[in-house]
Amino acid sequence: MEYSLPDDALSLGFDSSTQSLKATVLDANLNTVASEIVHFDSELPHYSTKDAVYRDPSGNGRIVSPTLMWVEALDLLLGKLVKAKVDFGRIIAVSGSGQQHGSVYWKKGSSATLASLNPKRPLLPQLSDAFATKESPIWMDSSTTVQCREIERAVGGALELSQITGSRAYERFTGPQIRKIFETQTDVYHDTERISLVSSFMASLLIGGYASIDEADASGMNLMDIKQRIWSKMALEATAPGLEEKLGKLAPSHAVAGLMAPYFVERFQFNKRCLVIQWSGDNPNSLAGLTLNTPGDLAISLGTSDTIFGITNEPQPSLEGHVFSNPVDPSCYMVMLCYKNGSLTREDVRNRCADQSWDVFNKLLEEAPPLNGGKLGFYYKEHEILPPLPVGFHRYVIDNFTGNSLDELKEHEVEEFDACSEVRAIIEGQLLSMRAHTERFGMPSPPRRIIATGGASANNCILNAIASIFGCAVYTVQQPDSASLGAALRAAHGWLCNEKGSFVPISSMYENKLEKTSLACKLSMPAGDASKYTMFMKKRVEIENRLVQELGRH
Ligand code: ADP
Ligand code: XUL
Repeated sequence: MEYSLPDDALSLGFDSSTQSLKATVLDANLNTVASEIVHFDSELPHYSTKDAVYRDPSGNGRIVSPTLMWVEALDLLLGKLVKAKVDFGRIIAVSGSGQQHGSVYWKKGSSATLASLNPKRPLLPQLSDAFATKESPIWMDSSTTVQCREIERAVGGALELSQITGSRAYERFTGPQIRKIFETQTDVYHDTERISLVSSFMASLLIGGYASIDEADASGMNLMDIKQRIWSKMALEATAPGLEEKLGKLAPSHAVAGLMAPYFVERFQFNKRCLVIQWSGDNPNSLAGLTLNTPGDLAISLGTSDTIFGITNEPQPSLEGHVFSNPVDPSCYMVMLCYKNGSLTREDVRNRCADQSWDVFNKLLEEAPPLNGGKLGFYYKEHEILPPLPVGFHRYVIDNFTGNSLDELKEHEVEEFDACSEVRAIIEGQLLSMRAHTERFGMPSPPRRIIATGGASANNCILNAIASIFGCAVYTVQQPDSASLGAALRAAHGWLCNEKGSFVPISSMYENKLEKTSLACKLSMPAGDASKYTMFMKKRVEIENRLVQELGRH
């Protein structure tokens, strides 16, 4: 069944990312009608941030952002939307995306401040004293290794923590960050009435009260029981005392956080019935913005680093990657894997073998046959996360390779490949690794469809290789701001769920729309037989496991 929005309705999505605050406005046909941005460094220079953060000069990995900069940016961005003549009265729902993991510490008494903001004055001076610490730790922080190990030990190990919360402990995750504040800034912890994520913090400003943390972004905290979607008592206890009270209740990502606060109704003429839908993390919002909606949908983002995420019913939490609650359908899960060696490593091969040109790179890629005559390569220009391997290149040739069964075949290591084999080996190698790890992580094989995004998704030859290796159709979306777009789509979806009084699938919003709107896609179909790649992938995994045993460290 198709559900639609009132004809003249607008939905608004924000993206409070590391370096900027963006907004995307969609009409009822899901076309983008306005977008605006505030860059933190250049438009709010008085915070003296670099890349929107403060890095601790002692090199201890502490990285924070000034919380008030995000408050001031919201006023500034709404002012830009006014100038762009967006009719706020037509906006039926607002939602948003926040950089994941970052946290905000509301000082005791701030809930009253939030509920009584004076619409005649900007937000900043009214909230300047609302935080127990003015510096919010963000996802780039890597200063909590000690706390990570303490939390893992307290719950019985890294794998146990992953099975409870969807991820082993990571330095940037919010639980270890909170534990570090509790251990090293005890006064701040005790002076805190409420802890928000960046996402629920921004939603709190809009509703004039503390917004819940949504289940998808809560999955990036090492604190939520991923199966039951409640705070895990064990993880809470391992993190800090009295924490549950400071976190408040969880809410599904499609739920209503509250009505738009009188402050914004009076100051910007929002409709007083405008709903604020739960904000969520940037990766969950990108999943929504890339229109992933059904188990088996997979997105591959080929940027500076490569990120891959998808929807599954049966995730297998392990020591690698992350399982999140799915932001568009709480009955299933979102899985996410991050690779450090992405575009820069592809560029390294292009510069060495293909005259620094993607055209030459593509010619070489097509000169080498699929499966590369049994040549397999591992290219790590940076220390890799997945698998955990140090910098180094490793090249193998499978002996007596015919492309049929590889079970009995052995391989030998070589120093180098010719140019076209090298180009094919990096592309096939990266994609085979993605396929192997997503399958191991519980994604259906083959995927239902893949949406490719990021810089390298402009390359048709790479898209064709994805289609052949995964054995499914690959689409691209030429929409640069998938997080704020996703937030606007989730706003509309949350409004519909509220209107119907129960959850409706987000796909019901898309019928007949995807082809006609800014979500339009271009398609590559698989060529050849993906089952041959299945055997090739198994061989690769065998070699990879051996490399991890010999060279890896956990
Ligand atoms: P970021 O993750 O920093 O946002 P982008 O998604 O913008 O990065 O991707 C930038 C990368 O895209 C560049 O490093 C470049 O290697 C890669 N890229 C651009 N065009 C092509 C192409 N035609 N083929 C392969 N890679 C490309
Ligand atoms: C995800 C992560 C980043 C942040 C900021 O785990 O750390 O992607 O969400 O973009």
